[in-house]
Amino acid sequence: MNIIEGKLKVTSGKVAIISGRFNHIFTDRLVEGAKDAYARHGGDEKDLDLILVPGAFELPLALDRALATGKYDAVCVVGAVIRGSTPHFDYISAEATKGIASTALKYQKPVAFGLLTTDNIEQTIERSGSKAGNKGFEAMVSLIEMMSLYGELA
Ligand code: INI
Repeated sequence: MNIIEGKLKVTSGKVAIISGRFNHIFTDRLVEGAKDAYARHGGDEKDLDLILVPGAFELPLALDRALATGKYDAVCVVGAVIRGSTPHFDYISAEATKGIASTALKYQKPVAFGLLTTDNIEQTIERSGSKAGNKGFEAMVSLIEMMSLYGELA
């Protein structure tokens, strides 16, 4: 049997991280994690751009715009939506998630999902660089694997 899978080594191409600024004390840590993963897997910082948007709701819009330019080969999307006492969380997280997934399929480019959707601050701390790791780092590792896989399937 032939197994086709991506390698954990950055392949050539331009990569963007798109991050929401909302809850920036956490999203800054996710961006740092994503940058760290990119560098540790052989990426060159000159091929990496950071695009900032106000919040998670704007992530799909910026993703669509960035991929429409044709400038990027892959995009790592990060953000943090934290549940409050109103249904706002559900609307924002659902729209962001659907929008990111449908935009990725529209452009047929690797897109990684590093959007935290958490119930409280504690869960957010855990996922942005402590007990449960750094979901920005993990998203970038997945992106690197998918970029390599796209090369294999070209
Ligand atoms: N944006 C987030 O990224 N995280 C949140 O937790 C959040 N909450 O809770 O409101 C949030 N709201 C802002 C939203 O994403 C848009 O930026 C805003 O509505 C303007 O369009």
